[in-house]
Amino acid sequence: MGIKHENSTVLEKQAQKLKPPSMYQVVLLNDDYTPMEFVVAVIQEYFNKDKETAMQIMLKVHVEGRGVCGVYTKDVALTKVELVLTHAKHAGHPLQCVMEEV
Ligand code: NFA
Repeated sequence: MGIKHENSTVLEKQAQKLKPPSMYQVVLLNDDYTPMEFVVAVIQEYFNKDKETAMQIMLKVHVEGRGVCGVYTKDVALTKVELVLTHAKHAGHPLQCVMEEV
């Protein structure tokens, strides 16, 4: 497809010079008030984890202060942070969620 030029086509050359997207981890932060069950439900619903994995991540956050829930492109990570913060605020919990470039 495209014009052949020294073994690669024009479209292949465009693909070759594309950089992979920057990736961002979405991190939950511990607090003293958000119920553990709420955090487990958030991790299951927004980060597509099963209940056992969600429990492990929640306990890591509880013990270590923070835990990675997933790694995503910038727009997806930002959307997840916004959805989690909005859900927690509406439920009256102080749960905090941040994104960090990997
Ligand atoms: N530390 C909270 C509690 O004891 C639970 C929690 C875990 C909160 C992970 C936020 C994140 N109820």
